[in-house]
Amino acid sequence: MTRRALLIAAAVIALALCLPAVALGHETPSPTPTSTPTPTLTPTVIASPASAPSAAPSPVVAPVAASSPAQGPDTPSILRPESPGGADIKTLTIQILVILSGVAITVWVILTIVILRYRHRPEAEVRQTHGNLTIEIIWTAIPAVIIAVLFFLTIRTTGQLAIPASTQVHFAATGHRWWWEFEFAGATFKTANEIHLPAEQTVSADLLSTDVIHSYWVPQMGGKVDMIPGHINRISFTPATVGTFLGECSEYCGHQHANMRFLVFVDSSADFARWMADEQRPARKPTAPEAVAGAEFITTMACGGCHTIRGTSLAGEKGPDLTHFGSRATLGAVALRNTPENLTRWLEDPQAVKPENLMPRIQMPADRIAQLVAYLEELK
Ligand code: HEC
Ligand SMILES: [Cu+2]
Repeated sequence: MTRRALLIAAAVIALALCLPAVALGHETPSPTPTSTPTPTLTPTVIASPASAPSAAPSPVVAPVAASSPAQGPDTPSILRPESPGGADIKTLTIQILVILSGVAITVWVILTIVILRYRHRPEAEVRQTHGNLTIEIIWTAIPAVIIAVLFFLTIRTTGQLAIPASTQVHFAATGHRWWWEFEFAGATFKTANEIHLPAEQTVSADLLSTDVIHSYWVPQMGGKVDMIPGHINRISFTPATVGTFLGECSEYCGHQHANMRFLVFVDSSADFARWMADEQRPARKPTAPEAVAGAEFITTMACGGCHTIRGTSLAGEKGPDLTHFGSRATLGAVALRNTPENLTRWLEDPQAVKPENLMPRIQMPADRIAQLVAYLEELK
């Protein structure tokens, strides 16, 4: 009798906990990006090369994220979504957390009661029951209902994240060990490790890989999707606000997996159009004498076997496109800020900065490296 009462009480508690979680779904902000009340994110240290001088002079190789002292908006979190899809995922996360916490608490409470009440006493043997149909039905039904609710919530969120039939911007992202390549539909350029997207426009992306399985994830823009060699996966999202967001590989892909990150700059449409136009242009001609010498020297080195600089003889495909390298905020897939000191460090020995990455160490005299740095930083 008491046991049945306990079970019924447990069922009521579990179901009561499910209800507010389901109701949460209706509080999801409407999927119009403009209505997202989140304040505009201020791009942080990693986002703007201009703010680099504020860093202490010593940490030449300090990893980008580690060198930003405060937990700024560059720390990606699914709890601070910046797209309607990201908000749907946050809602689902909280719903599941509430339901499963309810289950855990209910189990612990019942367990405690049972332990105290039916603990071993030498004098009496507990009454043995067997084959109580009511109890068996109840304890089969409760988990079934809970799982059905979780299933319903998950399917609903998956539906909300479905890729729309037509999107305004489309790009392809390719995972490489250990960097990212981006190519926009209708454009003729490739770029690496940093992309710009327009706010409030629905974006879709084809996700590919050239080597192992990587996974594309910009936590604030929505879900993560695997990048699989020989297979195209797709993802779609609508960036809500202007800002800078960190993306990362979320499928272990080797030694430098943690240094396989990228930046998404969400711009106004005008800024985005300007960026696209800039990227389309071939590389700028060097002006400073040091840079002119660097442009000359780079053609005599192995760089062109792996890197493309459009408008020059360099047309390699194994490494990031460097046509507009100077306009990037970071280098080495967000391993370092893009500053002349860090670039020098990279060119002196990329293996020291990012061990086992696919750019070999190339011995060069210091004055030649300085010329390369002058040239590459001019490639805005
Ligand atoms: C064997 C191929 C190869 C050669 C040769 C090579 N690189 Fe690289 N380079 C790469 C790869 C691969 C990466 C990406 C490494 C990573 O982030 O994991 C890279 C990254 C870079 C980057 C950083 C780009 C970014 O946006 O993150 C620069 C700059 C660069 N290389 C310049 C050079 C220069 C200059 C030379 C010639 C002196 C050169 N590379 C020679 C393969 C090569
Ligand atoms: Cu990866």
